[in-house]
Amino acid sequence: MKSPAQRLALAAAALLFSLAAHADPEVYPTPGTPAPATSFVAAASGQLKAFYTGQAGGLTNLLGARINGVDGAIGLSNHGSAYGDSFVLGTVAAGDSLVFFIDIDGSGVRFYSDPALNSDGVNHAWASTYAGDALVPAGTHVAFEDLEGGGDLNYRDHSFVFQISAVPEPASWALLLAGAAVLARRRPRR
Ligand SMILES: [Ca+2]
Repeated sequence: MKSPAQRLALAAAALLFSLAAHADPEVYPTPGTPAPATSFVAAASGQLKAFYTGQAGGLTNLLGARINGVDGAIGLSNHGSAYGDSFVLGTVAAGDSLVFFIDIDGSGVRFYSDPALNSDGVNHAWASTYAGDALVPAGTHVAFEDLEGGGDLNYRDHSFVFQISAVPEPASWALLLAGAAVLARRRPRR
């Protein structure tokens, strides 16, 4: 058994660790000026996942990805998500073209990271490199501007980090399941 003092020390250490473990991605350095547009290509094959990193402007937006020209599922609301929440945007193959978008307030308007797809022709997304923390993996951070015409161009209305993680092959699944079965059998009975 741990003493109350030991418990307190452990709790304090855990709190300090959790504070240090949360590192917000950088914010757009030159608000008011359009950011350079970025085009994205899948660097690997697997599940394309977005991790919410914050920023909630006045509008409620959902996030999605256009993979090889086809818009995928939308989710990860900027008003209903907590830092680190994740959402699967789709499955990709290495070399696929990726364009991220936000779906504005259920209006049917979408602003894409490719300005050529936007009704206002403005670039709505700024990308930067993110080192990762305990809740969000290292990867590319993408921050959106959600106002028609660019508005304040601060790119602080919806942001996330994306990651592509390998989906286990059927053979690996079989191995994993076999391993789990062995462990289950080894478990002593009460
Ligand atoms: Ca804004």
